Amino acid sequence: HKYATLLDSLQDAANLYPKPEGLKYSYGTAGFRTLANLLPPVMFRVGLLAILRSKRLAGATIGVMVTASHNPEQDNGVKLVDPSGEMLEPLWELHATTLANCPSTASLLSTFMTLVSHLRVDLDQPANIVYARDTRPSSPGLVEALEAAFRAFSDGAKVVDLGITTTPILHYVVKATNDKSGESGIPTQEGYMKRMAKAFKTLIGNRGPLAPLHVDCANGVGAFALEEFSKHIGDLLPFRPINTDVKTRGALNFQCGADFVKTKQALPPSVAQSGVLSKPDTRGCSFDGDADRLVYYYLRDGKTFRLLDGDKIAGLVAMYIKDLVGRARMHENNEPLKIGVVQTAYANGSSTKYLKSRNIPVRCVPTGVKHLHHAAQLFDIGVYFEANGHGTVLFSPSCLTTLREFQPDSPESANAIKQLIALSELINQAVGDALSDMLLVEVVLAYRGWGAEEWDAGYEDLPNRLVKVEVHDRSQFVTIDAERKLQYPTGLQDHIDDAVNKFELGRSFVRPSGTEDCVRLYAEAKSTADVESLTTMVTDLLTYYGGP
Ligand code: G16
Repeated sequence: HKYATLLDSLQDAANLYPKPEGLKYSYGTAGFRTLANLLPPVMFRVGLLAILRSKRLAGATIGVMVTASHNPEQDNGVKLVDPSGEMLEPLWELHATTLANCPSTASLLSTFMTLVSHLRVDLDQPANIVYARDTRPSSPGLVEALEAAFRAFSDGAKVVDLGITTTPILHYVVKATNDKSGESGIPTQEGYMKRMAKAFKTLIGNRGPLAPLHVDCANGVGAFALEEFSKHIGDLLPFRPINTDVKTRGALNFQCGADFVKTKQALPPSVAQSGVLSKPDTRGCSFDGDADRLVYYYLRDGKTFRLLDGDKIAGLVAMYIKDLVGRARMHENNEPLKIGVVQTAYANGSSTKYLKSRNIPVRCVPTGVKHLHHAAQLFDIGVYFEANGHGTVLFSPSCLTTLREFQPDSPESANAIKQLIALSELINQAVGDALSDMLLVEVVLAYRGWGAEEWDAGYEDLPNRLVKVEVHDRSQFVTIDAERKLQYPTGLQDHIDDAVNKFELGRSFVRPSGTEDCVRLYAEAKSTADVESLTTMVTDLLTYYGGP
Protein backbone atom coordinates (compact mmCIF):
# COMPACT_ATOMS: atom_id res chain seq x y z
CA HIS A 1 0.00 0.00 0.00
CA LYS A 2 1.52 3.26 -1.18
CA TYR A 3 0.71 5.17 2.01
CA ALA A 4 1.55 2.42 4.53
CA THR A 5 4.36 4.45 6.11
CA LEU A 6 2.15 7.51 6.46
CA LEU A 7 -0.66 5.47 8.01
CA ASP A 8 1.78 3.87 10.48
CA SER A 9 3.03 7.24 11.53
CA LEU A 10 -0.53 8.65 11.80
CA GLN A 11 -1.54 5.65 13.89
CA ASP A 12 1.32 6.14 16.37
CA ALA A 13 0.54 9.84 16.71
CA ALA A 14 -3.25 9.38 16.91
CA ASN A 15 -2.92 6.81 19.70
CA LEU A 16 -1.65 9.62 21.92
CA TYR A 17 -4.86 11.61 21.39
CA PRO A 18 -7.80 9.24 21.96
CA LYS A 19 -11.30 10.68 21.83
CA PRO A 20 -13.06 10.52 25.21
CA GLU A 21 -16.10 8.24 25.09
CA GLY A 22 -19.56 9.76 25.01
CA LEU A 23 -18.51 13.25 23.90
CA LYS A 24 -19.93 14.75 20.73
CA TYR A 25 -17.89 17.56 19.19
CA SER A 26 -19.24 19.90 16.57
CA TYR A 27 -17.79 22.63 14.39
CA GLY A 28 -19.94 25.57 15.51
CA THR A 29 -20.31 29.26 14.66
CA ALA A 30 -16.54 29.79 14.75
CA GLY A 31 -14.96 26.33 14.93
CA PHE A 32 -14.79 23.87 17.84
CA ARG A 33 -15.23 25.42 21.27
CA THR A 34 -15.48 23.74 24.63
CA LEU A 35 -13.56 23.21 27.86
CA ALA A 36 -9.87 23.25 26.97
CA ASN A 37 -9.13 19.90 28.62
CA LEU A 38 -11.51 18.16 26.21
CA LEU A 39 -9.80 19.53 23.13
CA PRO A 40 -6.44 17.74 22.51
CA PRO A 41 -7.99 14.99 20.30
CA VAL A 42 -9.88 17.66 18.36
CA MET A 43 -6.69 19.66 17.79
CA PHE A 44 -4.89 16.61 16.45
CA ARG A 45 -7.71 15.87 14.00
CA VAL A 46 -8.03 19.51 12.94
CA GLY A 47 -4.30 19.36 12.16
CA LEU A 48 -4.97 16.42 9.84
CA LEU A 49 -7.83 18.20 8.14
CA ALA A 50 -5.76 21.38 7.65
CA ILE A 51 -3.19 19.30 5.80
CA LEU A 52 -5.84 17.59 3.67
CA ARG A 53 -7.37 20.97 2.82
CA SER A 54 -4.01 22.42 1.81
CA LYS A 55 -3.07 19.38 -0.29
CA ARG A 56 -6.53 19.45 -1.92
CA LEU A 57 -5.86 23.06 -2.94
CA ALA A 58 -2.43 22.24 -4.39
CA GLY A 59 -0.48 23.49 -1.39
CA ALA A 60 -2.37 26.76 -0.80
CA THR A 61 -1.71 28.07 2.71
CA ILE A 62 -4.38 27.22 5.29
CA GLY A 63 -4.65 28.94 8.68
CA VAL A 64 -5.33 27.36 12.06
CA MET A 65 -6.26 29.62 14.98
CA VAL A 66 -6.31 28.30 18.54
CA THR A 67 -8.69 30.55 20.46
CA ALA A 68 -12.05 30.67 22.15
CA SER A 69 -12.34 34.40 21.57
CA HIS A 70 -14.98 35.86 23.92
CA ASN A 71 -15.51 32.63 25.91
CA PRO A 72 -14.30 32.31 29.51
CA GLU A 73 -10.67 31.43 30.06
CA GLN A 74 -11.24 27.76 30.87
CA ASP A 75 -12.64 27.24 27.35
CA ASN A 76 -10.56 27.03 24.25
CA GLY A 77 -11.20 26.34 20.60
CA VAL A 78 -9.86 26.00 17.12
CA LYS A 79 -10.92 27.10 13.67
CA LEU A 80 -9.56 26.76 10.17
CA VAL A 81 -9.01 29.65 7.79
CA ASP A 82 -9.30 29.17 4.02
CA PRO A 83 -6.69 30.52 1.56
CA SER A 84 -8.64 33.73 0.88
CA GLY A 85 -8.44 34.51 4.62
CA GLU A 86 -12.11 33.65 5.03
CA MET A 87 -13.70 31.05 7.27
CA LEU A 88 -13.44 27.39 6.25
CA GLU A 89 -15.83 26.28 3.48
CA PRO A 90 -19.02 24.97 5.19
CA LEU A 91 -18.81 21.52 3.55
CA TRP A 92 -15.41 21.02 5.14
CA GLU A 93 -16.84 21.98 8.53
CA LEU A 94 -18.79 18.73 8.26
CA HIS A 95 -15.59 16.81 7.50
CA ALA A 96 -13.99 18.43 10.54
CA THR A 97 -16.90 17.29 12.71
CA THR A 98 -16.73 13.78 11.24
CA LEU A 99 -13.00 13.44 11.95
CA ALA A 100 -13.34 14.91 15.44
CA ASN A 101 -15.95 12.31 16.37
CA CYS A 102 -14.19 9.16 15.17
CA PRO A 103 -14.33 6.94 18.26
CA SER A 104 -11.02 5.08 17.76
CA THR A 105 -7.69 5.36 15.98
CA ALA A 106 -8.80 2.69 13.50
CA SER A 107 -11.95 4.61 12.59
CA LEU A 108 -9.98 7.85 12.40
CA LEU A 109 -7.52 6.36 9.91
CA SER A 110 -10.21 4.79 7.76
CA THR A 111 -12.26 8.02 7.77
CA PHE A 112 -9.12 9.94 6.87
CA MET A 113 -8.50 7.69 3.84
CA THR A 114 -12.19 7.87 2.85
CA LEU A 115 -11.95 11.66 2.85
CA VAL A 116 -8.76 11.47 0.80
CA SER A 117 -10.54 9.46 -1.85
CA HIS A 118 -13.95 11.21 -1.80
CA LEU A 119 -12.44 14.67 -1.81
CA ARG A 120 -9.88 13.63 -4.43
CA VAL A 121 -6.93 14.74 -2.32
CA ASP A 122 -3.55 13.99 -3.85
CA LEU A 123 -1.41 13.17 -0.82
CA ASP A 124 1.72 13.83 -2.85
CA GLN A 125 0.84 17.51 -3.10
CA PRO A 126 2.64 19.89 -0.70
CA ALA A 127 0.91 21.26 2.40
CA ASN A 128 1.37 24.75 3.86
CA ILE A 129 -0.06 25.81 7.19
CA VAL A 130 0.15 29.00 9.26
CA TYR A 131 -1.02 28.75 12.86
CA ALA A 132 -1.33 30.99 15.89
CA ARG A 133 -2.84 31.08 19.36
CA ASP A 134 -4.29 33.56 21.82
CA THR A 135 -3.03 34.12 25.38
CA ARG A 136 -5.03 31.34 27.11
CA PRO A 137 -2.87 29.23 29.46
CA SER A 138 -4.22 26.08 27.77
CA SER A 139 -3.16 27.16 24.27
CA PRO A 140 0.49 25.91 24.25
CA GLY A 141 -0.62 22.35 25.21
CA LEU A 142 -3.25 22.37 22.48
CA VAL A 143 -0.76 23.63 19.93
CA GLU A 144 1.39 20.58 20.74
CA ALA A 145 -1.47 18.30 19.69
CA LEU A 146 -1.80 20.25 16.46
CA GLU A 147 1.93 20.01 15.78
CA ALA A 148 1.82 16.24 16.43
CA ALA A 149 -0.55 15.96 13.46
CA PHE A 150 1.77 18.04 11.26
CA ARG A 151 4.81 15.95 12.26
CA ALA A 152 3.01 12.70 11.42
CA PHE A 153 3.32 13.61 7.75
CA SER A 154 6.76 12.33 6.90
CA ASP A 155 6.88 14.35 3.66
CA GLY A 156 6.74 17.33 6.01
CA ALA A 157 3.98 19.89 5.93
CA LYS A 158 5.55 23.33 5.68
CA VAL A 159 4.34 25.10 8.78
CA VAL A 160 4.76 28.63 10.12
CA ASP A 161 4.04 29.32 13.79
CA LEU A 162 2.98 32.96 14.31
CA GLY A 163 2.99 32.38 18.08
CA ILE A 164 0.67 34.52 20.19
CA THR A 165 -1.28 36.90 18.00
CA THR A 166 -4.80 38.10 17.26
CA THR A 167 -7.27 36.12 15.17
CA PRO A 168 -7.53 38.89 12.54
CA ILE A 169 -3.75 39.02 12.11
CA LEU A 170 -3.74 35.28 11.40
CA HIS A 171 -6.52 35.75 8.81
CA TYR A 172 -4.58 38.63 7.25
CA VAL A 173 -1.36 36.61 7.01
CA VAL A 174 -3.17 33.70 5.36
CA LYS A 175 -4.83 35.98 2.81
CA ALA A 176 -1.64 37.92 2.07
CA THR A 177 0.45 34.72 1.78
CA ASN A 178 -1.85 33.31 -0.87
CA ASP A 179 -2.30 36.56 -2.79
CA LYS A 180 0.74 36.45 -5.03
CA SER A 181 -0.18 39.83 -6.58
CA GLY A 182 0.97 41.49 -3.35
CA GLU A 183 -2.19 43.62 -3.28
CA SER A 184 -3.25 42.19 0.08
CA GLY A 185 -0.01 43.31 1.75
CA ILE A 186 3.14 41.71 3.12
CA PRO A 187 2.26 38.45 4.90
CA THR A 188 3.76 39.19 8.31
CA GLN A 189 2.60 40.87 11.49
CA GLU A 190 4.91 43.75 10.69
CA GLY A 191 3.48 43.97 7.17
CA TYR A 192 0.00 44.16 8.69
CA MET A 193 0.99 46.97 11.10
CA LYS A 194 2.81 49.05 8.49
CA ARG A 195 0.06 48.77 5.91
CA MET A 196 -2.60 49.87 8.38
CA ALA A 197 -0.45 52.68 9.82
CA LYS A 198 0.24 54.08 6.35
CA ALA A 199 -3.43 54.02 5.36
CA PHE A 200 -4.44 55.56 8.69
CA LYS A 201 -1.99 58.44 8.26
CA THR A 202 -3.31 59.09 4.74
CA LEU A 203 -6.90 59.11 5.94
CA ILE A 204 -6.32 61.34 8.97
CA GLY A 205 -4.28 63.78 6.88
CA ASN A 206 -3.87 67.05 8.75
CA ARG A 207 -6.75 66.34 11.17
CA GLY A 208 -4.42 64.83 13.79
CA PRO A 209 -3.30 64.43 16.45
CA LEU A 210 -6.57 62.96 17.69
CA ALA A 211 -7.82 63.04 21.28
CA PRO A 212 -6.64 60.08 23.43
CA LEU A 213 -8.70 56.89 23.18
CA HIS A 214 -9.27 54.53 26.13
CA VAL A 215 -9.03 50.91 24.97
CA ASP A 216 -10.16 47.94 27.08
CA CYS A 217 -8.11 45.00 25.80
CA ALA A 218 -10.13 42.31 27.66
CA ASN A 219 -6.85 41.17 29.28
CA GLY A 220 -6.12 39.40 26.01
CA VAL A 221 -3.85 39.39 23.01
CA GLY A 222 -5.26 42.69 21.73
CA ALA A 223 -3.05 44.38 24.35
CA PHE A 224 0.07 43.25 22.48
CA ALA A 225 -1.30 44.25 19.08
CA LEU A 226 -2.31 47.69 20.37
CA GLU A 227 1.10 48.31 21.93
CA GLU A 228 2.86 47.23 18.77
CA PHE A 229 0.62 49.31 16.54
CA SER A 230 1.06 52.45 18.65
CA LYS A 231 4.78 52.37 17.77
CA HIS A 232 3.82 52.83 14.12
CA ILE A 233 1.64 55.91 14.55
CA GLY A 234 3.22 57.70 17.52
CA ASP A 235 1.04 60.51 18.89
CA LEU A 236 -1.31 60.68 15.92
CA LEU A 237 -3.78 58.69 18.04
CA PRO A 238 -2.65 58.28 21.66
CA PHE A 239 -4.01 55.07 23.22
CA ARG A 240 -4.82 54.71 26.90
CA PRO A 241 -4.90 50.90 27.28
CA ILE A 242 -6.89 49.29 30.12
CA ASN A 243 -7.20 45.59 31.05
CA THR A 244 -3.88 44.52 29.59
CA ASP A 245 -3.13 41.83 32.19
CA VAL A 246 -2.47 38.69 30.16
CA LYS A 247 -0.70 36.92 33.03
CA THR A 248 -3.19 36.70 35.91
CA ARG A 249 -5.16 33.47 35.77
CA GLY A 250 -8.84 33.98 35.11
CA ALA A 251 -8.52 37.62 34.01
CA LEU A 252 -9.18 37.06 30.30
CA ASN A 253 -12.63 38.41 29.31
CA PHE A 254 -13.57 38.55 33.00
CA GLN A 255 -15.72 41.59 33.77
CA CYS A 256 -14.31 43.29 30.70
CA GLY A 257 -14.15 43.07 26.94
CA ALA A 258 -16.67 43.64 24.14
CA ASP A 259 -18.96 40.73 25.03
CA PHE A 260 -19.25 41.86 28.66
CA VAL A 261 -20.04 45.44 27.64
CA LYS A 262 -22.59 44.42 25.00
CA THR A 263 -24.48 41.91 27.13
CA LYS A 264 -24.38 43.88 30.41
CA GLN A 265 -24.86 47.22 28.64
CA ALA A 266 -22.44 48.73 31.13
CA LEU A 267 -18.83 49.82 31.47
CA PRO A 268 -16.35 47.19 32.63
CA PRO A 269 -16.06 47.81 36.40
CA SER A 270 -12.33 48.55 35.97
CA VAL A 271 -13.13 51.34 33.50
CA ALA A 272 -15.96 52.69 35.65
CA GLN A 273 -13.78 52.77 38.77
CA SER A 274 -10.93 54.51 36.99
CA GLY A 275 -13.26 57.43 36.24
CA VAL A 276 -11.48 58.11 32.96
CA LEU A 277 -14.69 58.36 30.97
CA SER A 278 -16.31 60.91 33.26
CA LYS A 279 -14.44 63.78 31.65
CA PRO A 280 -16.35 65.51 28.82
CA ASP A 281 -15.71 64.44 25.22
CA THR A 282 -14.05 61.19 26.20
CA ARG A 283 -14.66 57.96 24.34
CA GLY A 284 -13.66 54.41 25.10
CA CYS A 285 -13.85 51.07 23.36
CA SER A 286 -13.52 47.37 24.17
CA PHE A 287 -11.92 44.51 22.23
CA ASP A 288 -12.72 40.88 22.98
CA GLY A 289 -10.24 38.16 23.98
CA ASP A 290 -8.76 37.60 20.51
CA ALA A 291 -9.37 41.15 19.23
CA ASP A 292 -11.88 40.43 16.51
CA ARG A 293 -14.78 42.38 18.05
CA LEU A 294 -15.12 46.04 18.94
CA VAL A 295 -17.70 48.18 20.71
CA TYR A 296 -17.44 51.86 21.65
CA TYR A 297 -19.06 53.80 24.49
CA TYR A 298 -19.08 57.07 26.38
CA LEU A 299 -20.84 58.59 29.38
CA ARG A 300 -23.54 61.09 28.47
CA ASP A 301 -23.20 64.12 30.76
CA GLY A 302 -20.34 62.27 32.42
CA LYS A 303 -22.83 59.82 33.94
CA THR A 304 -25.13 57.79 31.69
CA PHE A 305 -23.58 54.83 29.87
CA ARG A 306 -24.19 54.92 26.12
CA LEU A 307 -23.21 51.96 23.95
CA LEU A 308 -22.05 52.36 20.35
CA ASP A 309 -22.14 48.76 19.19
CA GLY A 310 -21.68 46.96 15.87
CA ASP A 311 -24.95 48.39 14.53
CA LYS A 312 -23.84 51.94 15.28
CA ILE A 313 -20.46 51.23 13.68
CA ALA A 314 -22.17 49.88 10.55
CA GLY A 315 -24.33 53.02 10.28
CA LEU A 316 -21.36 55.36 10.79
CA VAL A 317 -19.20 53.54 8.25
CA ALA A 318 -21.87 52.99 5.59
CA MET A 319 -22.83 56.68 5.57
CA TYR A 320 -19.17 57.69 5.36
CA ILE A 321 -18.52 55.41 2.41
CA LYS A 322 -21.68 56.63 0.71
CA ASP A 323 -20.40 60.18 1.15
CA LEU A 324 -16.98 59.39 -0.29
CA VAL A 325 -18.45 57.54 -3.27
CA GLY A 326 -20.76 60.50 -3.89
CA ARG A 327 -17.83 62.93 -3.74
CA ALA A 328 -15.75 60.71 -6.03
CA ARG A 329 -18.61 60.80 -8.56
CA MET A 330 -17.66 57.27 -9.39
CA HIS A 331 -19.82 54.82 -11.29
CA GLU A 332 -19.10 51.31 -12.44
CA ASN A 333 -20.29 50.65 -16.03
CA ASN A 334 -22.30 53.83 -15.63
CA GLU A 335 -24.16 52.30 -12.68
CA PRO A 336 -23.68 53.86 -9.25
CA LEU A 337 -21.59 51.64 -6.97
CA LYS A 338 -23.81 49.41 -4.86
CA ILE A 339 -23.18 49.96 -1.16
CA GLY A 340 -25.06 47.65 1.19
CA VAL A 341 -25.14 46.58 4.83
CA VAL A 342 -25.49 43.04 6.13
CA GLN A 343 -26.85 42.45 9.62
CA THR A 344 -28.21 39.58 11.70
CA ALA A 345 -31.45 39.27 13.64
CA TYR A 346 -29.64 40.84 16.63
CA ALA A 347 -29.47 44.20 14.84
CA ASN A 348 -31.48 46.78 16.69
CA GLY A 349 -34.71 47.61 14.83
CA SER A 350 -33.79 51.31 14.91
CA SER A 351 -30.50 50.68 13.12
CA THR A 352 -32.19 48.86 10.26
CA LYS A 353 -34.75 51.66 9.97
CA TYR A 354 -31.98 54.29 10.02
CA LEU A 355 -30.10 52.63 7.16
CA LYS A 356 -33.17 51.97 5.04
CA SER A 357 -34.38 55.55 5.46
CA ARG A 358 -31.05 56.64 3.96
CA ASN A 359 -31.50 54.37 0.95
CA ILE A 360 -28.91 51.85 2.02
CA PRO A 361 -30.05 48.31 1.25
CA VAL A 362 -29.93 45.99 4.27
CA ARG A 363 -29.82 42.19 4.26
CA CYS A 364 -30.40 39.93 7.26
CA VAL A 365 -28.51 36.61 7.49
CA PRO A 366 -27.89 34.01 10.22
CA THR A 367 -25.25 34.64 12.91
CA GLY A 368 -21.65 33.82 12.03
CA VAL A 369 -19.03 35.60 10.02
CA LYS A 370 -19.24 33.17 7.13
CA HIS A 371 -22.87 34.12 6.46
CA LEU A 372 -22.30 37.86 6.75
CA HIS A 373 -19.11 37.79 4.71
CA HIS A 374 -20.70 35.99 1.78
CA ALA A 375 -23.74 38.25 1.73
CA ALA A 376 -21.49 41.34 1.81
CA GLN A 377 -19.59 40.04 -1.23
CA LEU A 378 -22.75 40.60 -3.30
CA PHE A 379 -22.30 44.38 -3.08
CA ASP A 380 -19.60 46.54 -4.69
CA ILE A 381 -18.85 47.75 -1.18
CA GLY A 382 -20.45 45.54 1.46
CA VAL A 383 -20.45 46.62 5.10
CA TYR A 384 -21.20 43.85 7.57
CA PHE A 385 -21.42 44.06 11.33
CA GLU A 386 -22.98 41.91 13.98
CA ALA A 387 -24.44 43.92 16.85
CA ASN A 388 -21.81 42.30 19.10
CA GLY A 389 -19.12 44.27 17.25
CA HIS A 390 -17.83 41.69 14.81
CA GLY A 391 -17.56 43.02 11.29
CA THR A 392 -15.69 44.60 8.42
CA VAL A 393 -16.11 46.13 4.97
CA LEU A 394 -15.51 44.31 1.69
CA PHE A 395 -14.55 45.97 -1.59
CA SER A 396 -15.33 43.73 -4.57
CA PRO A 397 -12.37 43.02 -6.89
CA SER A 398 -14.06 44.95 -9.71
CA CYS A 399 -14.71 47.90 -7.41
CA LEU A 400 -11.01 47.98 -6.47
CA THR A 401 -10.02 47.91 -10.13
CA THR A 402 -12.45 50.73 -10.90
CA LEU A 403 -11.01 52.75 -8.01
CA ARG A 404 -7.46 52.30 -9.23
CA GLU A 405 -8.26 53.08 -12.86
CA PHE A 406 -10.75 55.87 -12.33
CA GLN A 407 -9.94 59.23 -13.92
CA PRO A 408 -11.23 61.90 -11.52
CA ASP A 409 -12.60 65.10 -13.02
CA SER A 410 -12.03 67.39 -10.03
CA PRO A 411 -9.69 67.74 -7.05
CA GLU A 412 -12.56 66.74 -4.78
CA SER A 413 -13.14 63.55 -6.73
CA ALA A 414 -9.39 62.77 -6.79
CA ASN A 415 -9.22 63.21 -3.03
CA ALA A 416 -12.24 61.00 -2.43
CA ILE A 417 -10.75 58.25 -4.63
CA LYS A 418 -7.48 58.48 -2.73
CA GLN A 419 -9.35 58.09 0.55
CA LEU A 420 -11.39 55.13 -0.71
CA ILE A 421 -8.19 53.35 -1.78
CA ALA A 422 -6.57 54.06 1.59
CA LEU A 423 -9.74 52.81 3.27
CA SER A 424 -9.52 49.51 1.41
CA GLU A 425 -6.01 49.14 2.86
CA LEU A 426 -6.90 50.23 6.38
CA ILE A 427 -9.70 47.70 6.59
CA ASN A 428 -8.88 44.04 7.20
CA GLN A 429 -10.96 42.55 4.43
CA ALA A 430 -10.29 38.99 5.52
CA VAL A 431 -12.38 39.17 8.70
CA GLY A 432 -13.68 41.49 11.44
CA ASP A 433 -10.74 43.09 13.23
CA ALA A 434 -11.03 45.18 16.41
CA LEU A 435 -7.82 47.12 15.79
CA SER A 436 -8.57 47.93 12.16
CA ASP A 437 -12.25 48.69 12.88
CA MET A 438 -11.22 51.02 15.72
CA LEU A 439 -9.00 52.99 13.34
CA LEU A 440 -11.85 53.08 10.84
CA VAL A 441 -14.20 54.59 13.44
CA GLU A 442 -11.54 57.14 14.39
CA VAL A 443 -11.10 58.08 10.72
CA VAL A 444 -14.82 58.70 10.27
CA LEU A 445 -15.14 60.68 13.51
CA ALA A 446 -12.16 62.84 12.48
CA TYR A 447 -13.61 63.32 8.96
CA ARG A 448 -16.96 64.45 10.39
CA GLY A 449 -15.41 66.42 13.25
CA TRP A 450 -17.58 64.40 15.64
CA GLY A 451 -17.17 63.05 19.14
CA ALA A 452 -19.01 59.97 20.40
CA GLU A 453 -22.09 62.00 21.28
CA GLU A 454 -22.62 63.34 17.75
CA TRP A 455 -22.15 59.84 16.36
CA ASP A 456 -24.71 58.51 18.84
CA ALA A 457 -27.24 61.12 17.78
CA GLY A 458 -27.93 59.37 14.44
CA TYR A 459 -30.73 57.25 15.93
CA GLU A 460 -31.96 56.00 19.30
CA ASP A 461 -31.68 52.25 19.93
CA LEU A 462 -34.85 50.49 20.96
CA PRO A 463 -34.39 49.16 24.51
CA ASN A 464 -33.16 45.55 24.24
CA ARG A 465 -31.84 42.58 26.19
CA LEU A 466 -29.63 39.68 25.17
CA VAL A 467 -29.52 36.82 27.68
CA LYS A 468 -28.17 33.29 27.83
CA VAL A 469 -30.59 30.59 28.91
CA GLU A 470 -29.39 27.13 29.95
CA VAL A 471 -31.40 24.33 28.41
CA HIS A 472 -31.18 20.59 28.60
CA ASP A 473 -30.20 20.13 24.95
CA ARG A 474 -29.69 23.18 22.76
CA SER A 475 -29.71 21.04 19.59
CA GLN A 476 -33.51 20.72 20.05
CA PHE A 477 -33.80 24.38 19.08
CA VAL A 478 -33.92 24.64 15.30
CA THR A 479 -34.30 28.01 13.60
CA ILE A 480 -35.57 29.20 10.21
CA ASP A 481 -35.89 32.59 8.48
CA ALA A 482 -32.33 33.81 9.23
CA GLU A 483 -32.77 32.68 12.85
CA ARG A 484 -35.74 34.96 13.40
CA LYS A 485 -38.12 32.05 14.02
CA LEU A 486 -37.99 28.62 15.66
CA GLN A 487 -39.14 25.57 13.75
CA TYR A 488 -38.59 23.28 16.76
CA PRO A 489 -39.55 22.61 19.53
CA THR A 490 -42.97 22.43 17.89
CA GLY A 491 -45.38 25.06 19.16
CA LEU A 492 -42.85 27.26 20.97
CA GLN A 493 -42.72 29.90 18.23
CA ASP A 494 -46.51 30.45 18.45
CA HIS A 495 -46.14 31.21 22.14
CA ILE A 496 -43.22 33.58 21.50
CA ASP A 497 -45.33 35.36 18.86
CA ASP A 498 -48.19 35.73 21.37
CA ALA A 499 -45.81 37.24 23.89
CA VAL A 500 -44.26 39.61 21.35
CA ASN A 501 -47.69 40.83 20.20
CA LYS A 502 -48.41 42.13 23.67
CA PHE A 503 -45.74 44.86 23.35
CA GLU A 504 -45.46 47.92 21.16
CA LEU A 505 -42.52 47.53 18.73
CA GLY A 506 -41.94 44.13 20.36
CA ARG A 507 -39.54 41.63 18.81
CA SER A 508 -37.93 38.54 20.26
CA PHE A 509 -36.18 35.44 18.97
CA VAL A 510 -34.33 32.45 20.33
CA ARG A 511 -31.41 30.55 18.79
CA PRO A 512 -28.91 27.96 19.98
CA SER A 513 -25.40 29.39 20.49
CA GLY A 514 -22.70 27.94 18.29
CA THR A 515 -19.93 28.83 20.73
CA GLU A 516 -21.37 28.17 24.19
CA ASP A 517 -23.65 25.55 25.72
CA CYS A 518 -26.81 27.67 25.93
CA VAL A 519 -29.53 29.24 23.84
CA ARG A 520 -29.51 33.00 23.34
CA LEU A 521 -32.65 35.06 23.78
CA TYR A 522 -32.96 38.51 22.27
CA ALA A 523 -35.82 40.89 23.01
CA GLU A 524 -36.54 44.49 22.14
CA ALA A 525 -39.55 46.77 22.63
CA LYS A 526 -40.50 50.41 22.99
CA SER A 527 -39.74 50.73 26.70
CA THR A 528 -37.22 49.16 29.07
CA ALA A 529 -40.03 47.87 31.28
CA ASP A 530 -41.61 46.14 28.27
CA VAL A 531 -38.28 44.55 27.32
CA GLU A 532 -37.93 43.18 30.84
CA SER A 533 -41.45 41.73 30.76
CA LEU A 534 -40.96 40.25 27.30
CA THR A 535 -37.61 38.72 28.32
CA THR A 536 -39.18 37.15 31.40
CA MET A 537 -42.08 35.75 29.39
CA VAL A 538 -39.83 34.16 26.77
CA THR A 539 -37.41 32.84 29.43
CA ASP A 540 -40.35 31.13 31.14
CA LEU A 541 -41.37 29.58 27.84
CA LEU A 542 -37.84 28.29 27.34
CA THR A 543 -37.77 26.80 30.80
CA TYR A 544 -41.03 25.03 30.05
CA TYR A 545 -39.95 23.74 26.64
CA GLY A 546 -36.27 23.00 27.20
CA GLY A 547 -35.36 23.48 30.85
CA PRO A 548 -32.86 21.17 32.51
C1 G16 B 1 -18.13 34.14 17.20
C2 G16 B 1 -18.51 34.37 15.77
C3 G16 B 1 -19.53 35.48 15.67
C4 G16 B 1 -20.73 35.19 16.57
C5 G16 B 1 -20.26 34.85 17.99
C6 G16 B 1 -21.37 34.34 18.87
O1 G16 B 1 -17.54 35.30 17.71
O2 G16 B 1 -17.36 34.68 15.02
O3 G16 B 1 -19.94 35.57 14.33
O4 G16 B 1 -21.57 36.27 16.64
O5 G16 B 1 -19.27 33.83 17.95
O6 G16 B 1 -21.91 33.19 18.28
P1 G16 B 1 -23.00 32.32 18.98
O7 G16 B 1 -24.13 33.25 19.30
O8 G16 B 1 -23.37 31.27 17.97
O9 G16 B 1 -22.42 31.75 20.24
P2 G16 B 1 -16.22 35.23 18.60
O10 G16 B 1 -15.85 36.65 18.81
O11 G16 B 1 -16.58 34.49 19.85
O12 G16 B 1 -15.26 34.47 17.73
